[in-house]
Amino acid sequence: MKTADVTAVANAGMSAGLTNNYLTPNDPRVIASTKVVGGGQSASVTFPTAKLTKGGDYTFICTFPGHYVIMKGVLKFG
Ligand SMILES: [Cu+2]
Repeated sequence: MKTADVTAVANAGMSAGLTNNYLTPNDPRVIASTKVVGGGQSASVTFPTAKLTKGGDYTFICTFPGHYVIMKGVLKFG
């Protein structure tokens, strides 16, 4: 997602709950997502780069409630 959308997406995801993997279904701000995974587990995701703009400001987060504050990273495309 765009970095500017992180807080709003995370807060909306909290309301969506575990059954929705803490994401609002079909949230247009979310470029790609995985299901919730536990500690020691892994997940991968594939998405078309056409959804990105070169030099754009993107962040990936964990949407489990409260985690996005520290469980996050930057996606660079350019
Ligand atoms: Cu997390």
